[in-house]
Amino acid sequence: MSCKFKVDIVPIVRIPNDERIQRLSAVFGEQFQRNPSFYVRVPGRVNIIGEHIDYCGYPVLPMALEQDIIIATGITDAAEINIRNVDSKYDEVNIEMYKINEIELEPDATGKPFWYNYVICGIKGALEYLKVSSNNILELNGLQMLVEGNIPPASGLSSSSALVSAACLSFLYAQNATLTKTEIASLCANCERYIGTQGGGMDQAIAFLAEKYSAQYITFNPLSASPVSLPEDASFVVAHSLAELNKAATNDFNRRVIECRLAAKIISVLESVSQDKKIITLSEVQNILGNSFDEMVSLVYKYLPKDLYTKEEVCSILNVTEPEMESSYLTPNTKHLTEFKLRQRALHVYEEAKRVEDFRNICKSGTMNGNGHTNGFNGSCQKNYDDTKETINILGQLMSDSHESLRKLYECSHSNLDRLVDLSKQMNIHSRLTGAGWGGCIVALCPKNETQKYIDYLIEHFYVNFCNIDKTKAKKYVFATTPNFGARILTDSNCTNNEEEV
Ligand code: ADP
Ligand code: NG1
Repeated sequence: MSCKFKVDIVPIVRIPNDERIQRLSAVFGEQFQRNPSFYVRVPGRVNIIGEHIDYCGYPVLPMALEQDIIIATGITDAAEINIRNVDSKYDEVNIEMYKINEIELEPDATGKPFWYNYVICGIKGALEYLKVSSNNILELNGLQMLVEGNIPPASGLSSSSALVSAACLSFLYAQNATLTKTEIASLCANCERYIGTQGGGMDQAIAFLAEKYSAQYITFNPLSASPVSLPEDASFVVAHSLAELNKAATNDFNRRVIECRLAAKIISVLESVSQDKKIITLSEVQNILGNSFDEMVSLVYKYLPKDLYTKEEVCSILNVTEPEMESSYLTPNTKHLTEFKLRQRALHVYEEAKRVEDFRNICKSGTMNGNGHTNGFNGSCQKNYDDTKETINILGQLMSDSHESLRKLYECSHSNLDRLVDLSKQMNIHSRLTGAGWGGCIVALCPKNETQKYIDYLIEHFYVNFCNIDKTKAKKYVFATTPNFGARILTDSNCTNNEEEV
């Protein structure tokens, strides 16, 4: 395999000699009677603030986790992909290469995607990027892939995107293709939509653009990431609600996506911004009008006064027929819906997008009004304890407001998540659900010196007292985390482009 060096490509580093890789290599040997040619590692993420706004075009503020998906890959001459998982609960599958483009990603009997569909999504995306026709598909290298992951699945920490992204990256690297981080992040955001959900690209963006020690302010159109320094005296704690929801198994997620689309379209039509049937996002409407967030909130109240809109009402406002509405704005799993909540969803989006800007500005200045702390949290100026505590509190309040909005306006919380948030409040800690919701995790902003006390409190009051879980077992559901780096290719060939230790 030849090496290509390009600015901003996914780092290629030496394989670390750690226990996890040794175990993975041993299982790979048992499965395929050889050593892997290389590994890829893609992290999960926790979104600090900016929920359900990426698909409306608004910036978000996530950071990568230590938890990740690793795929050990062997390159072969056979025109076949062999997909395995170290966890035996996940079935193995072999697919001939020429079938991949045509494969229909059917779900299982419960409506949940088969786990390997996420791997196939990634490979489908890679094939599209490589523009491989059926005639030359057999010239590609085959792959033996062994997946191992420790991101809690279906929990809002982006296990699915890490899996899709790791599969896409493995396939492209095995074909000797080189992409920049932003190219592959966009590619993976598109190809994960084959699973059926219309995500906005936050997860794949942070998977590739993450940096150690700072969260990232991610913008879309164009995709970019800029580091955000978080308060040094604060820690982020992630706690699992013990409720899980696979996003693709229900239409809850896509329903929110299309409600935002309809809200944006109605505001744009009534404000005479657009009259065609093209999809427009809530952020595009704001940009065209040149309005502030507060002005957009006023327009939402003006044009979307009702609690509930029927399909007929939406069609009448947009001057389209029902079939036109379905084909232009709805997804296969939302076509049958007859009622939509538009004001509530649009209000959440505009107010949440404003919270992201406020959060970032506070992190930039180090305080709410910037007095004395012009260098942000990485700056050299001395901050006094009360100032930092106050700043953590102001940032935390934005997170609490985000949770309230997700609970009331977006209706994507879960009683266990609300319980965790309420218990946190009893400790004066602000928190919010993170990721898509309907279960999954909360993220809390906690003064560093109170972190252990807070974790112990959640273990006792939520996991032990409420969920009847053994204290030792409970410890794996709640952890403090710091920003980690993004995707890496691990190889012992001479192709490394980065000396950094993994
Ligand atoms: P998330 O919020 O974690 O991205 P999703 O509901 O989008 O959750 O996707 C979760 C699905 O991803 C799981 O049901 C499973 O099919 C797949 N998945 C995640 N991690 C793994 C893993 N380590 N091995 C196999 N499949 C995985
Ligand atoms: P998670 O929590 O990983 O399922 C989903 C979407 C994101 C974003 C968040 C909500 C995908 C792959 N991910 O993330 O794009 O919309 O929900 O903020 O669809």
